[in-house]
Order: sequence, then structure tokens, then C-alpha cells
Amino acid sequence: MICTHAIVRPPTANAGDGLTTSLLGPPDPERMLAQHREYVRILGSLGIEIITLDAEEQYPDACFVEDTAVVTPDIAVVTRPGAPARRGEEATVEPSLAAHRSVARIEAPGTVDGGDILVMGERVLIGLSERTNEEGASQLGAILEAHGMQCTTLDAGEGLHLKSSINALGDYRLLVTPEFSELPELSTFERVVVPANETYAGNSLWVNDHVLVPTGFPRTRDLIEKLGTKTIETDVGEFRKMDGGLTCLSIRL
Ligand code: CIR
Repeated sequence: MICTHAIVRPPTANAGDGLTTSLLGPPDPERMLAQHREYVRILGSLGIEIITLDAEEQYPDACFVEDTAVVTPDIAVVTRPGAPARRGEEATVEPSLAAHRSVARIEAPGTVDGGDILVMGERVLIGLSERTNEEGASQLGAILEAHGMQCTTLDAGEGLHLKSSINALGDYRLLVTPEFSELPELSTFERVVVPANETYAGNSLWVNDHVLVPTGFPRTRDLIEKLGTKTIETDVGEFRKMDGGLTCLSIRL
């Protein structure tokens, strides 16, 4: 899908108060903001119109806006985030989604984080994780299948979200960490395997025929370039400290 719009939300000075399992130390708020600006600039350079939501001090993880929605060409599903501390972030995202798509919602007791959902053409992978439960996966699957999508549910594995480990490099090609290289559920996709010492780069972002790759993972970048796909390297190191990365910083429409 050609992406025309992206919803983003800048990080706040208290972003370090958000949820994390990382041992990389607290993020530097100024550097984080500068990395976010550069990310937004790159999306803009790919012809994408940026919709910037207000920063939310009340929700230190709200810059990871991807977790609040799942978008297909036909519909936007507003999620019910799996982490109680993040519930409520979705309310300020919904109006921007509604301006571009009809909207459906995940209802309690279902939970879904957008980071667990990979949409590729008409196929959707739904990851079950600590954030996305069976009930949420089943509600989402029913909504998306009613809109012509084919859904496959699988375990999200060791990462925080499915997209910590699996991302698209095209409509039929996946970038996967070694953990997912032989999974039967993915056998119909071509798989490009991220080197074992670069698994963070499994969270690279394919958008408008380019792949954004986090800075510092040259072997992954080379693998993608060798496919004839243009890459753009950008530093999201401050977001990594909060378990975030390239895909989670925007909702692509
Ligand atoms: C969280 O734990 O919810 C945030 N600190 C990070 C969310 C990252 N989101 C994503 O990968 N989709």
C-alpha cells in the first residue's frame, strides 16, 4: 500500500517514565526529540503527509503511537492497549483515523497492541503476546476478515511485540529474526533472516518502496540493499531504551 499519511506523536520530557525492559539506561529527552524530528523528516521526504498529535505527559509511552491502531486500506481498528498504563492513549488518535477511514474498536476484555499486527497486502499476521490476548486477536481477526483480509494468528515470540521480530520488506517478503526463520505459518512468504547479532534491526520499516533501518546494523542493511531495495538509516537509539523502534513511532495510512 502506498502510504499517504502518517500519524506521529512527539516524545515528552518524561518519556523515561514509560514501560521498558531494556537495560540501556534512561533516554535523553533532547536527543530523543531530535531523533523523532529526523524520523518525521524522512517520512515527509517519502511523500507522506504528517499528522502530528499533541504530546501527552500523562502517557509517557504515547510516542509509540503505532500500538493504538491497526490500519488497512479499508478500515482502521482502534486498539485497547494491553498495558493498563497505556489505556487511554487511543482516545486522542481516533479522530485522526476517522478523518481517513471508517473506524472499528477492540472491546474489553480484548487487548491488542498495534505492534503485534503486521499488515502486508491482503495478509495480516496477528501476534499473541503479553499485550495482545486471544480475545483481542479474535475480535481483530473477525473485523479484518469482514473487510476482505486473510488473518493468521501466531505466537509473538521473545520480543515485546510480533514486530520486534518480523516486518515486511514488500507484500510477500518478510524480514525475520532467526527465531522465526523456519516457522510453518510463514512458509508462504519469502524470508530474509536478520543476523543473530543484529536482531534489533528486525524492527525495520518498509514504507513507500524504501526500508528505514536503525543505525548500527550494517549487515541487515546490506542484506536489504542486495535485494535491490533502497534503505535509509536513522538513529532511534533513545527509543530503543524504552523498548521502541522504527515501526512503533507512526501509524501509516
Ligand atoms: C511499551 O512498553 O509499551 C513501550 N515502552 C514501547 C512500545 C513499543 N511499541 C512497539 O514496538 N510497537
